[in-house]
Amino acid sequence: TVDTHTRDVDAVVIGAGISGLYAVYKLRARGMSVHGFESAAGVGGTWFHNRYPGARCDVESIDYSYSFDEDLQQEWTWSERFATQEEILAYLEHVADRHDLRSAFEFLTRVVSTVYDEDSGLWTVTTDTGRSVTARFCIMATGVLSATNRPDIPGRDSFTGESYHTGEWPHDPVDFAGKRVGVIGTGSSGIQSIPVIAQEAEQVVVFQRSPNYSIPAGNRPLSDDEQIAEVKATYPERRRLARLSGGGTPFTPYPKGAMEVDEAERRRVYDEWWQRGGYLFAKAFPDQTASIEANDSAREYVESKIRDMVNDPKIADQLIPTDHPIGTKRIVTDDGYFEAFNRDNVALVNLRRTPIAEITADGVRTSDSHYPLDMLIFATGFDAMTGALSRIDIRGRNGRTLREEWAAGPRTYLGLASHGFPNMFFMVGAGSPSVLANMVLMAEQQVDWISDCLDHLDEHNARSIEAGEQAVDEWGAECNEKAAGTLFPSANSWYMGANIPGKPRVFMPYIGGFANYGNICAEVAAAGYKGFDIVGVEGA
Ligand code: NA7
Repeated sequence: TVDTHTRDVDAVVIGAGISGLYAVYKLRARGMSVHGFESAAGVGGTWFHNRYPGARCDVESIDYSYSFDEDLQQEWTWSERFATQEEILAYLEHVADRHDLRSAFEFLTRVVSTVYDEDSGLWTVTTDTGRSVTARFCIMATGVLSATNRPDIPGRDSFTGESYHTGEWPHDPVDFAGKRVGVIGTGSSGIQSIPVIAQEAEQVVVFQRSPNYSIPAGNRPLSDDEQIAEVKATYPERRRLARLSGGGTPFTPYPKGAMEVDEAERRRVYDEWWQRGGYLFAKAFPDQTASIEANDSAREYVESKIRDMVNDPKIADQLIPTDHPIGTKRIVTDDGYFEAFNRDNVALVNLRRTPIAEITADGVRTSDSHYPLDMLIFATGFDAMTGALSRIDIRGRNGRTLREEWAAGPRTYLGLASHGFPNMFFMVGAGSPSVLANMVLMAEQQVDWISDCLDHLDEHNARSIEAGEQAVDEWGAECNEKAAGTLFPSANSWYMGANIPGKPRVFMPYIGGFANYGNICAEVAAAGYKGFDIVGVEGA
């Protein structure tokens, strides 16, 4: 039989976020024994950690939710169009309880290594608490925006006031009243939190290195019973459209390119998507992040909106990005960000003009000034997509580490597996649409695929599955080619690894679209898992 060696469990799942929770549910449903590890004290992943004020998802709540459980979908009612972190976390806790998923997990336990033994065909997973568990399969649900980045600014640790990273926000309430608060970073986390903090704090000093495009969410309560009933009644259709889309939400871009219509029509379309709110604006026209002309028209539209929102034209100038085409970094979905700069207690420090020289015990010193602060917030983002994996010592066949294998950038087949790492699956990461798609449907699609794959292995009494080297090379080339057809590689984004010094510059997600990706995965499965090496019990 396959089971020639004793193992503790059939599968280890690392991470209790959206993908890890569903992986546990699905693998258990196949009758597998599963052990989960989670470094946090509870479930939720991203939504456990990112508790900073103003934290919300930029995908609409009714779409950013599981589709696998129809009863859950019908019973759960979201209170706002864009849910707060608190509500999403409550939802994930509810899902975990509903399906008894917490019982699989060992919390407050960080995995430090996973080592493959070729003879036994087992992974040994070791934790910082000294635990060791052997398993046939390893599901790496470690998150793509989970390894926080605290940049190595001189004097970083010398600040004696309160200091926080948005991605590791404390559970106890943070009191801003009467305080001078510095925020370093103007990505999504900075942009969402600054207007909320400004309402309470005495003063907010925003340290901006690169301005970002941001579009008001147009958030509103979902309190209309009729509307809620309609969403619930039409959920299957909504999900169907989402699965046919490029980004996993039920929206389709305008049927023509931006320059194929006249100025008035172009404006009408931009108005429509502006009203819809948030990052989706990047998809108003299908060629908006592929053609610089189309992009320029979108950029000009948004620039004039920013100028309308900011009273001081000199401040507005500095808040408008000049270093990347709009949409090639994720457009932030905000609530009152630009207007916050009209307040007397919000100051903008342009680090392009006056860079940070050092962090001091009581503030931040730039090249021309010292800003005294009571609190310093790092909204400085993440070692995205690969950071959580590279922080684990992952050793595959012949002792080769994943760090070595991915030294020049992630090397995957379909984002799901890597050559030399049998029976290890990566969730929602590099080489998949991942962060460019609705993460919840993304996680479901991949977990369902993995589950079918395990059925296939069982049917063939196979011992292991591993991405073939050629398939990895070809998939990498396909991912690069897709990215090269867009404007994305021209931005210094975290998609490109550009925010982490020394990280290889590679466009990490697959940008061919969520629906296309699903089709490719399905075709690979239908062709007997083409490109994968499946090894039989006899080691064939
Ligand atoms: P982001 O989007 O990576 O933003 C991080 C911000 O921090 C960004 O403005 C950076 O400026 C800034 N940063 C990073 N390092 C430094 C240093 N050394 N000095 C000054 N400023 C710095 O992270 P978020 O948490 O906001 O959002 C991540 C994703 O979560 C987001 O895209 C959504 O999909 C959800 P830079 O642009 O590098 O010049």
